Amino acid sequence: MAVVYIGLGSNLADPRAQVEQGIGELAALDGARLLACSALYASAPVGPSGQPDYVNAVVALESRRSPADLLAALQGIERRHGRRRDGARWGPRTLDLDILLYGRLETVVPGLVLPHPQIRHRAFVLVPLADIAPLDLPVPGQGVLGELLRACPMQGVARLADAPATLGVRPASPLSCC
Ligand code: PH2
Ligand code: MG
Ligand code: MG
Repeated sequence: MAVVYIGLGSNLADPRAQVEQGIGELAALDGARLLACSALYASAPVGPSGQPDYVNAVVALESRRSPADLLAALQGIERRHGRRRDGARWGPRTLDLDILLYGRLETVVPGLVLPHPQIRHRAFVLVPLADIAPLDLPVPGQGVLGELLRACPMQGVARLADAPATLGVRPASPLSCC
């Protein structure tokens, strides 16, 4: 059993609905339990310019699935959201589900590097992650969440005005969500 943090992002086809539905589908995954979810954030695109702004969020799951098995399940959800993989790197997408952290695991399996190598460069990950994880959360190989957050430019990340605040419960305690 591991606490896994997953980043959600969308900038196509009603991004907010994509992310909200994605959270619901993560909550319904076999072999996983939703522990917490962040507020929803609007963020300027990192990558090719000229694409729409994103909606981003992060959730914590307790997972009994292996990293590879969880990745396959996430890719199934992405496909059901019409995700295409033939576009530009970091280009627009209907729904992107990234395993950010799988406990303290550092590993490389086909299609997956853990922790996600870009965490420290992405305010759209660090800000929502800090809604639901302690600031002393270790990000193996990168540092501690609070330090990464202080060092990262904010990249136009702003909580959606009408989004519910996170319930703010740390993954150690059970909670309801969203
Ligand atoms: N995802 C990307 C590339 N750029 N920019 C923002 N703001 N949010 C994202 O989720 C995002 C991105 C590739 O996964
Ligand atoms: Mg991504
Ligand atoms: Mg991805």
